[in-house]
Amino acid sequence: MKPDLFEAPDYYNLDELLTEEHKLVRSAAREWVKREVSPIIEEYAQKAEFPEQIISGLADIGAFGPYIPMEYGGAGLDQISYGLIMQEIERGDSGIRSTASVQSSLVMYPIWKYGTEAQRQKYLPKLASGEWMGCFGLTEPDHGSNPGGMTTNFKDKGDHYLLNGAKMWISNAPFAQVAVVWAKDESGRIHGLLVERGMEGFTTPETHNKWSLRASSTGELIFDNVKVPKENLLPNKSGLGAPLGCLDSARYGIAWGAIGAAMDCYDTALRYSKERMQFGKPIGQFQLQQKKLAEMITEITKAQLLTWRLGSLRNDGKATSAQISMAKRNNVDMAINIAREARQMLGGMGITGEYSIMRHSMNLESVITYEGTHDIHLLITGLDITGLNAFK
Ligand code: TGC
Ligand code: FAD
Repeated sequence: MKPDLFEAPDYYNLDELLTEEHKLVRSAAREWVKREVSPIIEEYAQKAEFPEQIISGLADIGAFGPYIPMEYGGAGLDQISYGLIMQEIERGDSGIRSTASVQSSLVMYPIWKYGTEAQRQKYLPKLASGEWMGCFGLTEPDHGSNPGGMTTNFKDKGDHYLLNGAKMWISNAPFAQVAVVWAKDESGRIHGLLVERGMEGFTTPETHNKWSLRASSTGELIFDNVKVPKENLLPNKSGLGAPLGCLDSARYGIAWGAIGAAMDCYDTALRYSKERMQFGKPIGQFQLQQKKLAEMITEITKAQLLTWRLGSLRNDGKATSAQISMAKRNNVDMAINIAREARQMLGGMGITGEYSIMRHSMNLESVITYEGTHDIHLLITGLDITGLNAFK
């Protein structure tokens, strides 16, 4: 792969909206990605393997629990710093950002928000340092967009719960030490349970043959009469709103992350357009290529503004779930379109692993599907503006 020469576009001087702390956090993440991710990521994506050696580095840049209070090992940062870290990591690779998103927003967040103090003390410091990795089991083979229909269930057996069912498409499952599992009790109410590797009847087979997110490890969670201790239930929130509340935080991180992938594609195509000569000119001198680049930077700038504003609203506790859906949908769509255009600008070189664009393009096919598909987020916006529910 080519050396990482990335320079971040900032067409509307958005850095002026950031604090010194935001810039320091971003700079640490950017330098780490250049040093530790860019040199190895193509090889790991090609061999479809998660590079486990980067886990401690992710912890060092604050990627595990950026906004979790420091008393639990988190970085205690605000929502914009959290977003900037996700942007920089996904600039390197969406699969690595996935690992960080799951650990922070889908594992640490529910333990912090819905767990007991004993659960926070037991799990959060280990997850923040990367000593333990976690995963989040919501999706099932027959219930993806409609998680409320889940059939995974647990029964009260007096001194423990007995868990049965299966989850599918679970990021980090093959190596996670703890899974946050969403399951129904005997009355059909959804609860979160903390299921640890090693519990009898709990297995995590890996999902193979993905063409997307190849440097992220995906698997199933199978529960065959697993005895879960009663103290492993998250007591402070139940119902479908509990897992969906975690998704708000993760979808917000994805909105920032997608900007990172788009910026990397744009920056690569811009540089290539000035170097690649055809018909005696750099291809960047042709109007058709300039159109592509001009449209890319326009879309990136719009997404940056949208997302910065969303971060400010989240810092003030004012962002709605529907606003988060709009940003996730818009930014991932923006990034996937930019990846496709940028790939074309590199001609044949664009399909090789010499450049990052094709990998981003393939990764974004997962990002546009997980955490709510492109169409589901459109319907969430539709519901929000009309008051009419397309899901019922
Ligand atoms: P609905 O009846 O609308 O809602 C049920 C309850 O949930 C509440 N709620 C929310 N609460 C917090 N945050 C949100 N975003 C919420 N959205 C809804 C709602 O108020 C209600 O509460 P209550 O108290 O009245 O019961 O639910 P529905 O069954 O009609 O479904 C709505 C729908 C389709 C929007 C929702 O289920 C949905 O978002 N589906 C998409 C599923 C999804 O996003 N799955 C993601 C799985 S995890 C994943 O992909 C991780 S990838 C990680 C990585 O690698 O980065
Ligand atoms: P389906 O729900 O079957 O949807 C198929 C199509 O139908 C989609 O285009 C969808 O938009 C459309 N559709 C569905 N309902 C409607 C409707 N009402 N109106 C209009 N169109 C509709 N899940 C987890 O729980 N944890 C994870 O860590 C996790 N990681 C993932 C990692 C990867 C790489 C991938 C690919 C997925 C991951 N997922 C995870 C699962 C992901 O959240 C689901 O794939 C996603 O929610 C969609 O569910 P589905 O694949 O079952 O598609």
